[in-house]
Amino acid sequence: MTAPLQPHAATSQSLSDYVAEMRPRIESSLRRHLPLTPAQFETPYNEALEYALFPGGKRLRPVLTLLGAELVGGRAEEVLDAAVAVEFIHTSSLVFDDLPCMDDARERRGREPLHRRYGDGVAILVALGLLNAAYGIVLDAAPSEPGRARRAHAEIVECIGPRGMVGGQAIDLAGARAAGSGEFDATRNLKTSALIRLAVSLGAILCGADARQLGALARVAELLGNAYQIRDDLHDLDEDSVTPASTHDADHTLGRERIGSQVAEVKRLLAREFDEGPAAARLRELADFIARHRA
Ligand code: GRG
Repeated sequence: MTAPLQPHAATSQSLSDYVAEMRPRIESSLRRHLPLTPAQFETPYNEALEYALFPGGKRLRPVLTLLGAELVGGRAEEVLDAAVAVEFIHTSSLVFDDLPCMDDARERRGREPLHRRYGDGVAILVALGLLNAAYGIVLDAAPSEPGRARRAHAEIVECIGPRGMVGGQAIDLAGARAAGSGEFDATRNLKTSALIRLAVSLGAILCGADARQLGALARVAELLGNAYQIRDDLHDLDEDSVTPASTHDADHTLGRERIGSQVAEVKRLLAREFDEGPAAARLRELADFIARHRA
């Protein structure tokens, strides 16, 4: 089951309040943009679409889109539609990833994956419908600033493409693990970090971020993706009863140190490249949240 996006109250009240305020707006925007087939088409597609999106998960990525906008001086309301596009892409990737030809998942968010309930064909159509809708939404996302919409569109193409989610999934499918260089192997979590980058960048692009800010956000996203991945690995380690206790403890200590250094760099970058304000503070809290939780 997915945990609600609620950081520890003692340290993270402002993010938790923010999420509580924004989540209903995100939910109603998702509903407004649902790519439904006409009612007279008597197919299971619309029901399957509903199943894919609701009740949904933590909605972490749309929150990142709103924060990306605010970080560069924009307003969350301006990018609610783009946040929907990001959640559509995320949902589409989960539906694809769960298919028998991919990860062949048995469970998603505590229940059977979409394709197990509605069949592979309907699942593929739902995933394509969501992806298609996402491109359309972003084209219309900044009517008075067509240049921004074009850049946002290009960012989606880059994120989903061969150097992003599709490339990351291809690595997974091949069972290949490119050799890690330095502290962390960035190709290992390409499919995760590409979408985190898209989420945070899209809001910023649509609110006029400059190239330097976008470069900093791309690095923030990469670090958040790394922290997420290491956290995931630690969780797997905890569930692995074969690893001897001494190795488990040493690996755990190393993993925690690595998470700490990714999160510390996120915070340093935010402080150096952006004005201090509520959005930067919430992104810091979100970094701590990602480091603590697993899907
Ligand atoms: C064409 C969009 C597209 C993708 C094709 C299938 C594929 C390539 C990529 C798979 C990407 C994937 C499933 C990455 C894993 C991402 C991940 C960490 C999911 C869990 O995220 P949470 O915990 O999920 O935020 P919730 O349930 O909260 O939404």
